Amino acid sequence: MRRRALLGAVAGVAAVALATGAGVALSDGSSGTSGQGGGLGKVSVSGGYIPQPLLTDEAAAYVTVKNTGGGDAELTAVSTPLAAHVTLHSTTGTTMRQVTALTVPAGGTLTLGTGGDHMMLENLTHKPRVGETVTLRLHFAHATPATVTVTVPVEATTYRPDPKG
Ligand SMILES: [Cu+2]
Repeated sequence: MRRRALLGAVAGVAAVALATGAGVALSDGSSGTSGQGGGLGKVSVSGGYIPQPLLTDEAAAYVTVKNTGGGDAELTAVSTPLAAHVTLHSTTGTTMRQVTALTVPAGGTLTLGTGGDHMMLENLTHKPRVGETVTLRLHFAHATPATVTVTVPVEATTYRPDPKG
């Protein structure tokens, strides 16, 4: 009994560390927790960046979210010290609309990028400059970890990531 309680406590600590640590380290898939079966997504975040905004009060932010789990995950909310609030936008053709969540399909990838789905950081606390780094805290539903924190660079306004990724 005592040993089981101790193991439970250790697992709890590990889960907290996972939730607050950078998700990037999980992308090789070697350090995942076991036993999270079934319909849960398992997410990792990489390749984030923020093109330097020309306006002072809002900026788009992009990341790539990989889901190696057995169920769809949903990106539901984002917070950052750089902005009062963050909205999620989906783009179809030339029309963008605000959505409550973006789906990361099981076994698939959600790639945010210019002209596509994106996060919009609104009411910026200051105008970010190239070379600066920004912390983004991504909240997921139906996924483990439920929260992933990444630090992303501010790039030139016209920056595009290498398509080979
Ligand atoms: Cu938008």
